Amino acid sequence: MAKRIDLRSDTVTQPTADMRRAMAEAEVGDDVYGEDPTVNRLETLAAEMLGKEAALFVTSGTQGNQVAIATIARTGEEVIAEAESHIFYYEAAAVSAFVGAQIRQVPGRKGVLQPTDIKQAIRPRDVHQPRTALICIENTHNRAGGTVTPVHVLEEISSIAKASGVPVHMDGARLFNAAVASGRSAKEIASHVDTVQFCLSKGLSAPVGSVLAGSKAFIDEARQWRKRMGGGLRQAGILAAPGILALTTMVDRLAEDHENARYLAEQLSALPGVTVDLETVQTNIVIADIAGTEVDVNVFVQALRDEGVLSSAFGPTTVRFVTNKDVSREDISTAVDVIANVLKQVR
Ligand code: TLP
Repeated sequence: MAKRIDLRSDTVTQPTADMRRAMAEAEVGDDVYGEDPTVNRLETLAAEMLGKEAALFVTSGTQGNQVAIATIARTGEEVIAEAESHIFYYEAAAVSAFVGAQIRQVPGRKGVLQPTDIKQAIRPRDVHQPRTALICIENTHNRAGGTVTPVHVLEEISSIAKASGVPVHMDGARLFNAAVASGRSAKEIASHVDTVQFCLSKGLSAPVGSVLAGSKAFIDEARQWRKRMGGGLRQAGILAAPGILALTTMVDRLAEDHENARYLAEQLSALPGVTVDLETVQTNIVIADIAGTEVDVNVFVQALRDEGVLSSAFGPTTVRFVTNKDVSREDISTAVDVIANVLKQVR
């Protein structure tokens, strides 16, 4: 059987041989006592790279976002998030389940929150209205197709938020994709937000984990929320060791994923009945709309799977492809041929 070409997500990436070796050899201790030297090293490195006072290793992007929100927001308050953000869309209503705050969905432009909309969404002091506790920015934006929030937009949102005394959290699950695509450092991007979460286990290819960063006071509180949510791990250095390699050796190669995504998007948009908004293809995500082919999305995704190409049904007529380390340019070309053939057969 031909090689499986897995474009469902960048979460499917396998750890490298160096990562596996680092896991086996990691020096470890009990991280709940703060005694795991490898976790401490990862946290120090991440804080430095993001220009924040402190950082916390968490089990997942979802946990990183939720620990951040729980640390900042209280029951009966409101958290602003983009209408199709991961925090709203894919975190199993954790904000209502754990915090008891409500999410205010603000639609962005191709995933990018607009400063004027944020200004209007921040609540005035009024007995009828909840207090705005937090603004969340997703960068890159998953459901919008991996779009990057430009630094000047971050600056504007940050100054509006500061003027209202509302902190800003960034769901930077793919922060380093945003950095590589925009040519800005992660530190510069993070300088416009109070707290930031990024994933080690997406394009950066570590097997597990995310990092939450912010002020020392914030991280001290967040550490207790992580414990409360069951995320206090013991000899976690085994997981942090590949995370260190993710940060020191895997960032620059994200450019390759971005080039592959652009190539895939261009090839797909040339197929009859398939449209891709090429403006949104800024990083490693491609969302193809197959409405014009009149093929059912689930039938299409299954037919591709039968031919060894894995993708995700993303909406009634849309399919998501995410390029990643384990899919080469040659694999992308093969995938395009498979997609073209499948469309001819199932039409
Ligand atoms: N995204 C996953 C799925 O959950 C949809 C994916 O395959 O893209 N923020 C953003 C923007 C994300 O895309 C994700 C994961 C997360 C947070 C959550 O990270 P994990 O999966 O580590 O909890």
